[in-house]
Amino acid sequence: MAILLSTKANAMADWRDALLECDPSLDIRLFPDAGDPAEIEAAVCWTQHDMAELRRYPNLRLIVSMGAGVDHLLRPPGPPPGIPVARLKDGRLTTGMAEWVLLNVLRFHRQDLDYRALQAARTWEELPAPETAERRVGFLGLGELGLAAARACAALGFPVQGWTRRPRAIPGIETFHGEDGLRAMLGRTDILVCLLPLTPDTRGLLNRGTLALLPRGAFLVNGARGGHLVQEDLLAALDSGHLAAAALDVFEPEPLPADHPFWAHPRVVMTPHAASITIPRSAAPQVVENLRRARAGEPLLNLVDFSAGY
Ligand code: NDP
Ligand code: OXD
Repeated sequence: MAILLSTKANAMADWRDALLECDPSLDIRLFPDAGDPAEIEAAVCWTQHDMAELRRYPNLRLIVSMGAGVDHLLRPPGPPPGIPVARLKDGRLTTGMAEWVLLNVLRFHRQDLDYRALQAARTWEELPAPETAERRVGFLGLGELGLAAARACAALGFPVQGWTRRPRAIPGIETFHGEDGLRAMLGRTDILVCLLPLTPDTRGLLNRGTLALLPRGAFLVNGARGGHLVQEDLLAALDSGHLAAAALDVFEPEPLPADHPFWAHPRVVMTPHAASITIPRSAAPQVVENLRRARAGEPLLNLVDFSAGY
């Protein structure tokens, strides 16, 4: 039986090698060269793979996302009925996101955009010193990635709060849930970090109404998915001065078209969906372990809850 790998052309060989390092006996097929469809028992996929295609494999028993997000696997038509889907939970992915969030929280907290503008104008000017204990950082999502990034911010002395789907109690982090909780948290957030999964409930959550609830001069950091943000609403909030700046790693569509106003906006800092990149060698052991479990009929790791959408 074989594993089907489907990802960007430049990542295929790394994934294959990483899986073979864990178990040299694996039979790995690189999409589209799947061979006999009846031999495919697991599919390890990234965003470009069409879920309708996976219906070709009658003996498929496991689908694995090559990242933390699974929106690409759940969007219509979704995975073949009855086949479990697992996501990655990987220390390197988690640390990478915490670093990217810290980079941007500190960039905004320490007025880096303003200092860069002053430098460009060859102006020697000291801005008022920021107070860490007064810069409130709010997280949308306190899951694997959000919680690690929130803890990293708390460790630096920022007051940290977070919004989740279910009520959560987390030492050192003020938590909120539900619509009222969202409103309450946004009203007292100076830097808003989005690390939600993209689901029908969270699509478009960063919109004119929610951005307006942030205090004037707040910052947005979106490392989750482009679909969380209504892009024109962010532009309006930046151009009116309601929001001070935004750091964006994710867009809809990706790549962002070259004529999009974000590229040249002086208050937008962009990265090309690179906040945290899966490292196959780090992630492969859990894929191989999940395959072993699937074969043995044992409970699988990091399963997606289809009803919650993540
Ligand atoms: P998790 O599934 O571990 O956590 C999701 C968090 O979001 C949980 O706290 C969950 O609440 C909360 N949540 C989900 N739905 C809602 C809702 N409707 N209302 C309020 N809270 C909600 O995800 P990860 O932390 O691992 O990853 C988050 C996302 O980050 C991924 O889905 C992916 O899209 C993105 N990502 C981006 C990367 C990049 O490079 N830009 C890299 C990796 C991931 P609860 O705790 O109650 O379950
Ligand atoms: C992920 C990503 O979901 O890289 O892991 O976006």
